[in-house]
Amino acid sequence: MTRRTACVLIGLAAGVSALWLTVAAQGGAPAAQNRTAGKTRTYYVAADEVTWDYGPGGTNRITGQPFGKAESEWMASGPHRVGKVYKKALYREYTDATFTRLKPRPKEWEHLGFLGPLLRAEVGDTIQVVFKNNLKFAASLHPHGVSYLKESEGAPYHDGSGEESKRAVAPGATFTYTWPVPERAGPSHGDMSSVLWMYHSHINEIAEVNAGLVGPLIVTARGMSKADGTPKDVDRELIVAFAEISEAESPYVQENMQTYMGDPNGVKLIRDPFSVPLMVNDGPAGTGDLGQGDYSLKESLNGFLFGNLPGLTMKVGERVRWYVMATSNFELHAPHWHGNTVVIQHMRTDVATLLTMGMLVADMVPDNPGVWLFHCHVAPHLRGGMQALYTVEAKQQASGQGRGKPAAKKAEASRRTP
Ligand SMILES: [Cu+2]
Repeated sequence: MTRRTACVLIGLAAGVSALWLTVAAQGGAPAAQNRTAGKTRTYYVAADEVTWDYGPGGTNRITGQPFGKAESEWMASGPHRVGKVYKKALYREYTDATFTRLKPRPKEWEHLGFLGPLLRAEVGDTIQVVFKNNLKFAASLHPHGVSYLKESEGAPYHDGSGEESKRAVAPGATFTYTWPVPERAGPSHGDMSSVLWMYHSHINEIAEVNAGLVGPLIVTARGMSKADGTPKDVDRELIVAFAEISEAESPYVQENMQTYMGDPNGVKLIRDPFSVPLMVNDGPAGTGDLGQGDYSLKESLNGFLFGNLPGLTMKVGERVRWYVMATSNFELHAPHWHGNTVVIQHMRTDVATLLTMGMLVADMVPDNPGVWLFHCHVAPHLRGGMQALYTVEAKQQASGQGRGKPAAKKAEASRRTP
């Protein structure tokens, strides 16, 4: 090696080092070098008995009319119908371990309806849930996606550990779940900056999910959370569960029949060949009342039917992230957004495909202000009320720069699409 060659090589090495340092300073260093210890995010969640109304507005907000004949099978109580109000078991968030004060749900999350509290984490964090069971039956929290040891799985089954029975939280008892959030719980290559998971009770899983014990969990990529936990590249998040709830499967079915039916003795619970419970009319033929039958199936969005789901709001131009999920019955849904489009797994669409316990992320940048329909396209679900309205507010415009006259804009905002 000549002295000149050595000088060139030293110069090149220095240049590469400087380049590396520059790249590292700009955040281009390998992820491992940027890692910091994550936070522990603690939530206080109880399972409570709650009286739930599937249609609190009392009207079909899609048609703008009071509930009529078409809706009454699901919404009106009667001799052999429960109606729209049921006792349920729901997860609710409290302020601390005393479980004396419910944590108020912010307005932007009022649309969560009967879903449990939103649990959040960034990759590298640990979620801790202090769970109190205020029900008369054992329950648990079983999470999807995040990591857990057997004691925090919330699902007893014969796995040879001999500790299965410890995973049911007895009535009145409290248990703390610990769920680390590793890379594999966060977005994968090609995902958006956050992913949706869910949690639900998993002791007598079918009965408990139909009782309402299910909630959402969002994991954001490492370094991608704002201080409030939302993803940095998103302005508005919405979570909608296409929740086909079978009230005949609920642990409260007998109690709801006794409380809300005029003639509960005229209805009996039978099991179909697949052991699915059904309410059928036990009275004399020709009474004109078919009993509950399929009407104990509530085709809900977050526990609301016929447009009663509140709070799906956003503004034109916002980066809106919809998290859409389904619950645990024989569910096949086709969520359809009117008025705007979404991107799901890099594909532009306005209809998604969602199966039982499915979870998907759909990004929307709405360009079309107004009140728009968001519904399931599966015909029996559409008929049964699996419909909501979402509102896209026009951007604030400087006076004189708005598009259209105020009256026209108002009319546009109130327009409903069939
Ligand atoms: Cu559906």
